[in-house]
Amino acid sequence: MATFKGPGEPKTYDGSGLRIGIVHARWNTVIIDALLDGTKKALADAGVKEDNIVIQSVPGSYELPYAVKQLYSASQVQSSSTGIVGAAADLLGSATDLTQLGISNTPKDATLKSPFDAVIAIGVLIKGETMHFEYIADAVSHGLMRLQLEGHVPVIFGLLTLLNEEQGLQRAGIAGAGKNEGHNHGSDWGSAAVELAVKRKGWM
Ligand code: DLZ
Repeated sequence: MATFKGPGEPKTYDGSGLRIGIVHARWNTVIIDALLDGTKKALADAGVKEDNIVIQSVPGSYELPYAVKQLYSASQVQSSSTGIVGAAADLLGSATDLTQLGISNTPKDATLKSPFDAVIAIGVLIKGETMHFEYIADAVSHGLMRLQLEGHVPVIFGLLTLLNEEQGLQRAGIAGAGKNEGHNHGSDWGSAAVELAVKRKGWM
């Protein structure tokens, strides 16, 4: 049955050749963890290989644009000894071996600006008693939009801006006594990442 909300009739896209970056905040961890699970499940369902997904965390949502930018710039940084792969790993600040992701030192073409075909940014902002929420929500939304328009790689907007915790539980699909009520929006973000990443290849 057709519904008003949601992305409409689901289509399947083949994600088997895609490399996806996920950056998530840790504030409101219970909700974040469920959203992350939903995102990863949608990626797996679309055929994205686990080895081709890099996941990084940051403390709070305010840090999301910076971390996404680091993923973006990884392949553009010139590193004397280690090349793009080493530079990307350095910027990611982890022991991630990007060669295992099939990310080579030589981009396929000059338009390749990122080692990822799409990046998903996930955060959960819950409104408090001050203006903090409004400032962070506004800054992060604009920051992520700017990055995708300037970076030519889709950034999926996985930032929930909530009035209370219950709204978050519902949107992560873990509300109610059985912790299974609501709809996990992470699932939509994973699917959106695959669709945009596949279409991007056609648009380049
Ligand atoms: C400080 C703060 C507050 C009050 N609330 C949230 C929130 O609901 N969700 C979230 O992701 N982050 C929150 N933060 C942390 C900020 O995003 C950020 O990590 C700090 O201000 C440090 O830059």
